[in-house]
Amino acid sequence: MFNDTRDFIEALRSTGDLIEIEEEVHWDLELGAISRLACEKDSPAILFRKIADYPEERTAFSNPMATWRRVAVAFGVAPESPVKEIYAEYERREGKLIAPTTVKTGPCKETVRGGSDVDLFDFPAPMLHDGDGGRYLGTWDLAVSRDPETDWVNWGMYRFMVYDSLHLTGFPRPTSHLGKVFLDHYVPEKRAMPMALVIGADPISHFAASATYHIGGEEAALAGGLRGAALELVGCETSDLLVPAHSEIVIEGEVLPDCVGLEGPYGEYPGYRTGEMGNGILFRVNAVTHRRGPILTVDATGYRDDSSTITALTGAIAIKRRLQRHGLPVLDVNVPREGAVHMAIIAVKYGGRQIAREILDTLTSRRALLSKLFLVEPDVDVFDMGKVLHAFSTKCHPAHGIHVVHYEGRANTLTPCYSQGERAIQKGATVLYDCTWPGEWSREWEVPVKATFETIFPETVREKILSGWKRYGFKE
Ligand SMILES: Cc1cc2nc3c(=O)[nH]c(=O)nc-3n(C[C@H](O)[C@H](O)[C@H](O)COP(=O)(O)O)c2cc1C
Ligand SMILES: [Mn+2]
Repeated sequence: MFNDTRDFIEALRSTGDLIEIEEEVHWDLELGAISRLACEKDSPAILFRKIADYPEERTAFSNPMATWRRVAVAFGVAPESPVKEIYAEYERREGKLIAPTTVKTGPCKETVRGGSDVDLFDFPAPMLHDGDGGRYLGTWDLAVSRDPETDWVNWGMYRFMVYDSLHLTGFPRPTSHLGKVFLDHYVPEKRAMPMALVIGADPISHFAASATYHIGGEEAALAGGLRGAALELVGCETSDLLVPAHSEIVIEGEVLPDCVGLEGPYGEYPGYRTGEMGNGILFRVNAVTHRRGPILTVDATGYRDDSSTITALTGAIAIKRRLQRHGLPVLDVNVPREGAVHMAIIAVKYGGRQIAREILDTLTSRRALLSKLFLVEPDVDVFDMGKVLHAFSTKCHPAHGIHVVHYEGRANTLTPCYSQGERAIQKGATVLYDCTWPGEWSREWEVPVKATFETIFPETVREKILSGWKRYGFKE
């Protein structure tokens, strides 16, 4: 298991999942454009060796887990593992928690700068997309904060933009755990909230920070369990928060309770720039510590970015667990990459109108991140989008098979199809396409018989054909 970003980069190099660019690349749009195209082409991760305006020892590493191969490498399984197996691997490991240990010091303390020595422009934060509100230093990060009442420590991945040499401004959604703790416990008392923004810890720590995980749950223990070994944490210089000791960069400071900073717009994970500059939380930096030659990890946010794999994966398993808890007959869930965490395919043992409505209500009762659900029967592999499209096209009744629920105050405001007016009041809707046969149809004479090789031929015939397949001259 990896202890830091450097081990992970070496592993990617050895599996052929890394490109190193020696040529000088500009932080203003060039780094972003290369990293963006690499996402869209499923290219390897990138190590940028020379960034304009910065010395040789300031490098950047982009798109750490934006392909399933790289997620597999991070998990220590075969790079060519099918998506379904990576999902299953996460499901197997997710329940085991291993609490972190504390160490006295670590590589992240190789350079320590405080007070007037702090300058956020020391790092080659990229202007990632044309029209972004500024340079984003935190794109693949891990924000550490603590609930002052219960001492619960949360890790979350939220974007942070350079506001000036001493401040970052960010956009943790109000429903995120950091947003909630800040609004519930610090803002009312006008207290500044200590926070540490970690960039470039081991890959599984960042994976855990981005995971859909329950309130009160500690992502540090989740990461330990997923890695199969406790993380080593070290104390901050200016607060009592703990951070991964092997991190590349740690930015320590406080989120101010009575100030905001203009943030965004930004080329968002759905693959669009929506909205205008808005009020973000303002993070005042007190100290920065980093390794020698700190590597800045970057997520080229947008279509087929890191969220399209990891957020999709943990989101899918969270949907499955939720439906199971409600006693719904769920078998498998897939949140396909191309759907940008807006759609899910849900396979159920049996469907029908009642089950469809219950699933829709369950998945939209609290927070509604996804707006398109597809319900399929067990004969459809949720990871085979061809089969899903076939079921949708043939089994979903255009009038009776479509269920919609409308809500306000809990819609995902980054959903591109919502109007500005809807976003302002978090108004939205989720549609469920029921691609299952109605429960009341007779299986004997009403449900059409599926006429594929697997389903319409007797076993004896299928076996004979399969054993002769290569002999007939077919290759695969
Ligand atoms: C690359 C990346 C960037 C993200 N940026 C944000 C963000 O700016 N704001 C936000 O609320 N969630 C963002 N997320 C999603 C959160 O990381 C995710 O919802 C996570 O569960 C938050 O942790 P929490 O539940 O402890 O708040 C991002 C995810 C990824 C993979
Ligand atoms: Mn959390």
